[in-house]
Amino acid sequence: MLELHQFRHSAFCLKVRMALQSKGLSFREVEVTPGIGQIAVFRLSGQRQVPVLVDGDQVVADSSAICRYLETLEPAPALIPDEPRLRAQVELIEDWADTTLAAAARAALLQAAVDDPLLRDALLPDDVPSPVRQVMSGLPGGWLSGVGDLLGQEQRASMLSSLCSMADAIDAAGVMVGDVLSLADLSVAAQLSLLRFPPSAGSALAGRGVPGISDHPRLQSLFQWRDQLEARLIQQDPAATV
Ligand SMILES: N[C@@H](CCC(=O)N[C@@H](CS)C(=O)NCC(=O)O)C(=O)O
Repeated sequence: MLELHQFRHSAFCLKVRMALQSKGLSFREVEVTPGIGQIAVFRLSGQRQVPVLVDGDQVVADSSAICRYLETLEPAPALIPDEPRLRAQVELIEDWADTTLAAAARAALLQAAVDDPLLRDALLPDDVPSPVRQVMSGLPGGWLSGVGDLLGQEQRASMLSSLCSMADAIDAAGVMVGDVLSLADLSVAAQLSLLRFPPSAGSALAGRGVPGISDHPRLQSLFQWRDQLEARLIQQDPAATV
């Protein structure tokens, strides 16, 4: 069985879970403890970041590389179109979501977590013992540490403007590129989870997020689209129907 080594609340891990679900592939989730657990990730994959996919003796790190591996493992339904123009659009949106949007969303969430200890506590992995939890939730960062600067005004305005364009695109077509679901949709939907947590994040986090973004009127249809997409994929998940 495929194994996904992950942090539950990582957007890159969510992107891979959505890709696995959309292809109907069964997988086992292996929750990595930030810090100490990453030693095992390093031993396994030669680098310390999650997600890492293990398929027998194949070990693949990096959400984009994993999604391409899955595309070969289970070609249908295709998440990367064959047609060159659509393919280029999907790859550009995936790259934008994984870099520019990811950096801005993480910085925005870090800012929100610094301002809100309850949010910080809810972000810690479930197996963190409560005394450690109290200390960790008193510190800024946690698993978000190392993200760099908090969100600047310009970066926030630029993210907001891109997200409004995305919301308009989704309102018009239901998907980002062409007329079927692609890796562009999964990459954007996954990063949106840092701005407003999806139902799969659990009751402590679902619906919570970055003030001013998660409740922004122009973005409500985008977050609804993301929640519906996730609900559809979870229904298709073979593990979820057991
Ligand atoms: N480009 C990588 C980024 C993965 C990434 O940033 N992973 C974060 C979790 S969201 C991580 O493992 N952070 C821990 C660290 O950097 O030590 C991908 O697409 O998978």
